Amino acid sequence: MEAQQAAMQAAAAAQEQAKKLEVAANEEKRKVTATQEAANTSKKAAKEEVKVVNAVKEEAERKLKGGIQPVVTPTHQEVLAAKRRVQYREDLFHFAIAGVAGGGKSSLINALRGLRDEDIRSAATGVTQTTLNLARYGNSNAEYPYVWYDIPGAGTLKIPDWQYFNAQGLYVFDCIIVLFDNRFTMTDIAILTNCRRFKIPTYIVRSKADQHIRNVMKDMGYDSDDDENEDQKKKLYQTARQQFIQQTRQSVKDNLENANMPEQRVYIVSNETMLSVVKKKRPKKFIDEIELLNDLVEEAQTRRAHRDAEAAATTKD
Ligand SMILES: Nc1nc2c(ncn2[C@@H]2O[C@H](COP(=O)(O)OP(=O)(O)OP(=O)(O)O)[C@@H](O)[C@H]2O)c(=O)[nH]1
Ligand SMILES: [Mg+2]
Repeated sequence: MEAQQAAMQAAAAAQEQAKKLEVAANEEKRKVTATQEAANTSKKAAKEEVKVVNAVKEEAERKLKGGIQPVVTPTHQEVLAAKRRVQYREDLFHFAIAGVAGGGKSSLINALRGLRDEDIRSAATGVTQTTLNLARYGNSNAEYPYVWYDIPGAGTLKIPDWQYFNAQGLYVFDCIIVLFDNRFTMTDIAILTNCRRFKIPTYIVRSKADQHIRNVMKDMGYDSDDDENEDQKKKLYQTARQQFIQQTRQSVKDNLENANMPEQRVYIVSNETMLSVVKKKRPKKFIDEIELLNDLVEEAQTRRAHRDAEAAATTKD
């Protein structure tokens, strides 16, 4: 009997011990889970932190690459100095053409002034970088009180894109034409961004349309040595022209969108056609030359009317 009681007591004690062990084990398990959870939480937090750090880094890199300038506003003295440097005159309208070296800036200025590249007084053109310093060209036609500036190739300068604008004193111009030949680049975007800050009207222009269309035709298999019939050649030209125009408009649209810039049209031109239009001849093949010339003239006239109105108001006061 006693032995039986002792056995029962032992069993109860063993059960009690087992329970205790189970509780302890559960407690241990809970601790492990809690530790694991804590570890997961800090891992998540660490990951989150890395994400934030990376985003900040990316944003800084994007800004640097995008040529977004730290806000540096030129002083009144700097503006006056820049105006003196470009021989700014209140009675004239100052157009500047910016863009990469060899893009066709000098050729476009010549055409807009009604001159051929080979004419004396025309801006030097060529395949090497010919415009090392800012050059100023008066309009040969007295009907238009314009001055043209040829800005050296931005891509070849040894300074970051965003410094280009202030270093060149581009903020004094009345209107800036951003000219590109092959690619619409971040340098062009940087110039447009800065123009927006200074409220300078801008025109995006793609040059050498004739050459680009010829290249597209070649890509389509056209060989000028082949004796193809005229009709077929015309058809191919139309297709190439359409493709080139569509691709140019789309790529500018995409690039502006990627840079969070408002939509803006691109004028597609050839210098020979531009010259014909300026000389009031009717070119056979044209894309945006007529519209570009009209819009530039209107830009200058609107500004002139605005200035005259301001001057009249000042006189009255
Ligand atoms: N086919 C064709 N060639 C062009 C056109 N515009 C310019 N070119 C040629 O492209 C080359 C470069 O033109 P420039 O006007 O000197 O270019 P730029 O932008 O002034 O060059 P830099 O002064 O070096 O910055 C020259 O050989 C021009 O004849 C065009 O509309 N069509
Ligand atoms: Mg030039």
